[in-house]
Amino acid sequence: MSQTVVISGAGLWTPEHIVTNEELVESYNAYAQAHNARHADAIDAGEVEALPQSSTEFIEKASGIKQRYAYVKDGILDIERMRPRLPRRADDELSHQAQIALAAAQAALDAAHASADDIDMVIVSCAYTERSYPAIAIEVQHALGIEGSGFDMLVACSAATFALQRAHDAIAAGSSKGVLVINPELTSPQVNYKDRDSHFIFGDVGTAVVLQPKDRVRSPHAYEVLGLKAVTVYSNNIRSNFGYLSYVDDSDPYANDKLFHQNGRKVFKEVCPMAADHLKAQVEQVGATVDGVKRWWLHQANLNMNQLIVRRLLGRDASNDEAPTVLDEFANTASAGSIIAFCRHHEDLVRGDLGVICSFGAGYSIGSLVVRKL
Ligand code: CO8
Repeated sequence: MSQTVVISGAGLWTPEHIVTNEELVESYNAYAQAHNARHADAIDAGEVEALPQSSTEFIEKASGIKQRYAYVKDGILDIERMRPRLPRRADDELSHQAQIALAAAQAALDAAHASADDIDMVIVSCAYTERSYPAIAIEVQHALGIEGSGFDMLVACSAATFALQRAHDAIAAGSSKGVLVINPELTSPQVNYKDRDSHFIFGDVGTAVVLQPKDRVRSPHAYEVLGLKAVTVYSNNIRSNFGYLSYVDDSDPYANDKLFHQNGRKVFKEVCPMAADHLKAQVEQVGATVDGVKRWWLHQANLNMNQLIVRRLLGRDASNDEAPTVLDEFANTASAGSIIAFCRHHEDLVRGDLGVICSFGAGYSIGSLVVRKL
């Protein structure tokens, strides 16, 4: 028999370090000037391209981002390094991502008024995991003392919503009594801080969500999952070639193509209509209308993108109350964005209110859940 599945808690872990647009632009511009001075002759000869300057005005206008959090700030602004300096941890130490995941998971369990005994499946789902195996999820499962199973999933920006669907289906089918979905988004090691077009986009964060069958829920803020949908359409417009083949294909494992890169303008144009159409169909599939949705917890990649999607959906601009923004503070945190918005903006909803959690990004991938407050 199919169980009614409920989101019973969500948790957020925020790194202590902030990197402002001003700091990032000052560092990138100093790097670009040094690069151009170092290669002046080659630039004059047309053999090397001069690096252009970045600007805080552009970043805020084009994206809505004002700052981002960093798990480790040391090294990011150093123009001789331009990447965070993460201390290497021994195999018997807690890994970086497990540490982030545990903090977010504990916050979600607390919000759900749940403990390790209520969980028998852990899914760590994010844009990257720091190793192939053993799974970060199993490390977290072990640290929390959870009996059951754990596995990692990678679906870039849709990792959270796609994992929530896996969790939902396991509980609905009766094969799981409770699932922890965790998104330790450690994005800063994959950002090319030497690239003006993308150096400002990402931030680090950890989020987690607890799903349980309705009859086991003790949380004061619980949301019945009315419907969910996950869709992918292949595109190379957002890509990273980082992977295990670098060892054997004789390519430079640190080359730019091994870091995040995108054709942002194309992504913007192609993903906005896809996401709006997806959301409308998804809401209607559960028998509701877009006007009946009280809150849209949307993926946080770009403020203009979110405004466009909501305008296309509602035929008007949405207030921050209807579609809350968190990317001014957090930047794009890959799969965690919509979950941060949910964590920060759900407790004021009342019984019966409808909300939608939605992600969109690399793949392309779009995932959404329509939920109703119990
Ligand atoms: N400062 C000043 N000027 C700049 C800068 C800068 N920093 N960057 C670009 N410019 C210039 C450009 O060169 C261009 O100049 P010109 O007109 O002379 O050619 C001009 O400004 C305009 O550039 P764009 O057309 O690129 O500007 P947009 O208005 O399109 O804004 C954005 C760029 C912000 C990137 C925007 O296109 C966007 O946000 N698009 C959506 C992208 C998106 O959502 N991507 C999803 C990525 S995340 C994801 O899927 C998950 C991946 C996994 C996580 C990765 C972790 C690292």
